[in-house]
Amino acid sequence: MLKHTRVASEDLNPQETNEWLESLDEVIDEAGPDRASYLLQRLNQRAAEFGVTAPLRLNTPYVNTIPTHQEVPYPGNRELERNLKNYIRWNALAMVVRANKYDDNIGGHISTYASLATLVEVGQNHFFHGSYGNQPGDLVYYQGHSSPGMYARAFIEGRLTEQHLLNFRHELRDHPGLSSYPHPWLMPDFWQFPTVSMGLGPINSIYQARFMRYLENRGIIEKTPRKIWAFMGDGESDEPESLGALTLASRERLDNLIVVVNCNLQRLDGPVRGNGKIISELEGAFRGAGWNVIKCLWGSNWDTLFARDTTGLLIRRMEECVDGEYQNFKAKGGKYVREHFFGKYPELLELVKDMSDEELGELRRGGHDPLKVYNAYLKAVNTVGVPTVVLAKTVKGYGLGEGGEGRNATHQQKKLNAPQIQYFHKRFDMDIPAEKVEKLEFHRPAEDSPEMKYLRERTAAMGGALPVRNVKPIKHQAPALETFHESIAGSGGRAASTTSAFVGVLKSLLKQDALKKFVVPIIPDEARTFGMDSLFSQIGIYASQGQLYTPVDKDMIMYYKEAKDGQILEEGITEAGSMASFTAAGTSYANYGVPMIPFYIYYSMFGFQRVGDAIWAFADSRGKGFLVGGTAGRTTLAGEGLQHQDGHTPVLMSVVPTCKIYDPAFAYEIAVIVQDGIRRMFTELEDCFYYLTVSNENYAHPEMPKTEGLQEGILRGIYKYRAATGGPATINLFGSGSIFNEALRAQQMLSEKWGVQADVWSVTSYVELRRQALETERWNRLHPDQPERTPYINQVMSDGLPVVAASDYIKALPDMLAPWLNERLVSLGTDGFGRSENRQHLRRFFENDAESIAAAALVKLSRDGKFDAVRAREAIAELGLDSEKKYAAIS
Ligand SMILES: Cc1ncc(C[n+]2csc(CCOP(=O)(O)OP(=O)(O)O)c2C)c(N)n1
Ligand SMILES: [Mg+2]
Repeated sequence: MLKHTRVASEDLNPQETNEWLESLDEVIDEAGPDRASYLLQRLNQRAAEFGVTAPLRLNTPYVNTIPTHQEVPYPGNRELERNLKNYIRWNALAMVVRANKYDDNIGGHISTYASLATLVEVGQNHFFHGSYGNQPGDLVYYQGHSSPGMYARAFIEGRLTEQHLLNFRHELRDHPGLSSYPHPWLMPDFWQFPTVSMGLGPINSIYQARFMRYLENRGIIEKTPRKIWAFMGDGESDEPESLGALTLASRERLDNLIVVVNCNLQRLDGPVRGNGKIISELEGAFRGAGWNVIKCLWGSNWDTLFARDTTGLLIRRMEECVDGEYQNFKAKGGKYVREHFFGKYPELLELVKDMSDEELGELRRGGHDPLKVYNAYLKAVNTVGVPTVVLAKTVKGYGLGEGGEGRNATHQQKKLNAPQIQYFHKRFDMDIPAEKVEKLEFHRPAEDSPEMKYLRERTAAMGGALPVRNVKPIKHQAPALETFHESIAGSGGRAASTTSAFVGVLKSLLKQDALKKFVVPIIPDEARTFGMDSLFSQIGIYASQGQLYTPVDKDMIMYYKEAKDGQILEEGITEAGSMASFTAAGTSYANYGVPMIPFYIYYSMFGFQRVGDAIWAFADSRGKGFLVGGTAGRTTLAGEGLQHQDGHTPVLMSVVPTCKIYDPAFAYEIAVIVQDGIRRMFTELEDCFYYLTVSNENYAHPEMPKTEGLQEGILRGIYKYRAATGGPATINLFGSGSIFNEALRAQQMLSEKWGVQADVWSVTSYVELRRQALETERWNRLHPDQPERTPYINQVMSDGLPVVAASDYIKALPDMLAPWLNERLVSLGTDGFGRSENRQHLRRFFENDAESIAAAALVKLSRDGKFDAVRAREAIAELGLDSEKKYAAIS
């Protein structure tokens, strides 16, 4: 067969080829491009029937997607917009240069916004809505390190003062300060989305667009023409998160999403693709993923050259050049362009023979031409049924000349000398007084100037200015604890896991009339693992198209139900995507004015360890909700071994300031924590979120004890569960999660075999206890003449007795309390790599089983002189422990 295969590009019959091409031309002439496209599709089908493989081409020629004859004229006042843009350019540059002049190395970026200004300004003036009537406006993800441009505009608008700009990157010394990058945590009335960790903005914007549809399809928000705009750097596109979720956007037909890639061909160190073309690469990726791609490559002053280039040689030359060369064309000026771009072919030199070198240097890229950008955006907002990406070609450091235009080091340029600043001023012909330029002073036109009037008019037409974060205090009434009466009653002796206990709490919430519709369960292909599959048929899985098939298990009660108004977000195997959904849901109180309550339940090991940065950004976003780490614990998850057994996430999560971390042992603890979490986040409107570990070990859950102060103890992190019964205690045992039962077993063993009495405490949160103690200690440090305050842990543990603390996590977790328990504390935990084994063997290996706890207690008492050392040594042997066993942490 192979011998019949020919090279497809070989033209064996040019005359026949011509006839085909002419008939196509005729169709386009007579019936238009849509008809031609239809015919090509049919031809493709027919070819496929005969086994002809049509060559897959994901790239279109390296020119603008929108031909000039399809362009509409620019609707705005170009001159006034240009002046305004100049003021913004100037203020952005002055802000960074000033900050670095007075505070060496304080940082900031000039060249990114210089490349982005037109792309943002056309959007601000004509596309980005501050509101839609009484509905919130478009959501815009700005490139994080272009923040000086957004500050500069807000200054012109009068939303920020000169003092703000002077305090760029001076957040602590002076007030009001401006944060380096978009951080809702630091500027909660201004920034909506923390985007500066590359890749998070793009993936979050995709899931945000999907979440907007979810809210619409569930009837929670009104349908509006709202768009999500996401700016992304071309260098940023290398992050797996940036492009990793593209097919979700096309599959979900997210025509509410427009991504604008600022293709300035450079990243931090140098060219993004020196030897290739990033724009073509991205075109292929986006088109392959089913997106509508609009290339905006060349400015209007190229149009006449294209029109005169009848042979297509100009386009060919453009396609030949790699990005490294394009960078040179901008960095080295018009003479260089003539020699090295046009000079390659005599016909091209001829084409530009009437143009001066200066004119060649001024040949603009599409992303710097408002008309081209306007048309690209217009086509994008009018696109139906698919998401759009605008690939805009720009110049990094545009207008900086020798100060950084197209230079490799431009990303970090933050200090310009006087001539470089003068050049910038002159280059854009800025209407800013020379003495202001000399003194690096900010400029805002008079309120009655035509520019300001125009700006006010445009802002009003767009329904307000952006970026803005406008949070209305919409509250939920927290459910009464009684709502969770089933969890509080315990399991009636039946063995159950904390995972199923959590699912019980979730189900109780889903029965609560006032709250049920706001609950958003998010699961990455693990519902069956967590016993949540009964929710499928109960509340449905969200599917924007409904269910186009009869599910294979339709005849079962718990069938796989997909529905347009389904409530569960079943994300498939993407922890990054699920976090993005959690972020959209957990911030919907701010972005949509509807406080959704997300519960994202996942395999705990694939939580912080995998998506820690997204969790950090969630906290920055002031996100609310519950992260639930399932199958948690290094020894509680049997069998799975090294990669799956999580023995550290509570420690990792503890670095996130707004995250409350709990490791509950019983159903009633979970109920108390979730109930109070809803109260704090959605009634008291605290900007925090929760992390709960739940596990899959089955044991009986007791009814909630009626002890006074129990709920407070659970929430603050510790309470006494079972006091010593055989006499006064001489030692305390701390247990958490599944290991709590080991502590109870140790209590009994110690009493029965060695007559040692112990109190047993459930520690629900070492992290909360530590945070409270640190705060108290700080107060004491700063108030030496006031009576010392006692940290909660010391108030509770006032007996002065030793403590053996065991959990299913690394010893660093209980060690968080070491400064307050000092030498009283002995920590047991699971340092080291997990193993594929059953719980019993795992706990013996890591030394957190009841026997190890009991032995540790006896040895501690003996070291303290309260128990005979020889008896302690004998006890180790009696308990079946091996004193010479290799340490798990290093094996
Ligand atoms: C995850 C992450 N890695 C690295 C950085 C540091 N960083 C900030 S901007 C930048 C280069 C960005 O290049 P590009 O995306 O092309 O944006 P441009 O400034 O060229 O518009 C880098 C490496 C970061 N902010 N986030
Ligand atoms: Mg770039």
